[in-house]
Amino acid sequence: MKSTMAVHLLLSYLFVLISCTAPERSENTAEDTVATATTVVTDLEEGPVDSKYPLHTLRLPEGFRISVYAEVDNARSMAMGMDGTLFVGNRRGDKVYALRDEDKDNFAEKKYIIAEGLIMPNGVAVKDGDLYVAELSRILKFSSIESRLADPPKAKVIYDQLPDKRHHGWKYIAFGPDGKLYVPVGAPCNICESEDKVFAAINRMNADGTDFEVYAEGVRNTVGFTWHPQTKELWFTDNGRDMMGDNFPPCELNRVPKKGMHFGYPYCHGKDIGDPEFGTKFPCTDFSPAVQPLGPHVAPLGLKFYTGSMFPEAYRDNVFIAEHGSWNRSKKIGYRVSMVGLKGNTPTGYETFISGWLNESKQEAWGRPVDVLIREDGSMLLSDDKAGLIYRISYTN
Ligand SMILES: [Ca+2]
Repeated sequence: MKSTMAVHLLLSYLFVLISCTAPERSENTAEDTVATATTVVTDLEEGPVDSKYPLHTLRLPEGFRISVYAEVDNARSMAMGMDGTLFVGNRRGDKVYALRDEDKDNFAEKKYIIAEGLIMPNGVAVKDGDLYVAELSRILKFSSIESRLADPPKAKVIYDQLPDKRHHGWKYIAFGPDGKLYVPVGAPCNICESEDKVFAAINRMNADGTDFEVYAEGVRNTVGFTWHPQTKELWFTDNGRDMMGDNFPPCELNRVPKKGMHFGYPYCHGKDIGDPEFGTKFPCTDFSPAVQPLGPHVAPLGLKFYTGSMFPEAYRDNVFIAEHGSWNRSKKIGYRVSMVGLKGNTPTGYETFISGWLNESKQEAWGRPVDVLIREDGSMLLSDDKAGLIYRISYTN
């Protein structure tokens, strides 16, 4: 099986070498474009590849099933095109991928590289048929992408004024119901105050890169946000600071009903935990508390409200959160998909939905959840940057 795939890959690359008379990575020809497009198409072998991975270690509630939807190196943030193409970014890698399941067997056998040689292209978003990619310090746009997967257009740089600090520099991006592109910039440190308000903030801009503004402050490092399906309010996860012991502070699930709110960092964590270094400057009552404190150091990333109809009714509008897993803790936690039940805006529970990537006794994990996406059929896609996979989670009675 492996050798067949190796042959497929080799043939794909040979095809590129032979057929690309145009340079694979040409020089920039205009100030506002960037040459990043290649034409690598990988046509993977048909059929499920589940047996290649230890999916049997994963635990889900009764009736749920997890399978492999796609194999993607360092799979990070995901965005779905109007025509069913899944776009996936990289953090440690330098590529953006497009995946298609043409034969509808819930395994994406077609894989295109839309761009490569990018700097931390973690964030992807789709609007009006165009793909937006967030690098470390700029936002790129690939126009009419779904009709040009095998021959992707050159990217246009729509914004290049983001800071180039690599600490917390990888970005999640998404378009809000207001049509604006939301672009966070993490704190350039573990814990610090910044002169420049663009740091530790969720910012937003028009789709053409104009009218950049700070939307929410006091956000240490959010790598996932979404909008409530009914209220249309922004909800985001935030990664709590390090080096405050195994059990503090909690990571956070936050709600942003309006512009101009401050979520506490670096002064206050969770709901009311003053920072040991900066906490004396302002009381926690000056800031918006977390809606739901999450586990300490669990590293919550992507999140989505469940808007589908495949899962049981009780899951509707609950929040699913990909917890990437801890590093700054003597015993690892996270490495799971958690769920926060809600009644209106009030949490009714914080529990595990999928676990088992972490072997507790060995303290080793074979996978790390990154981003969550709900498909039109009500199934869930989940990316994993350690295993290099996109999973599909489905439910049958
Ligand atoms: Ca397929």
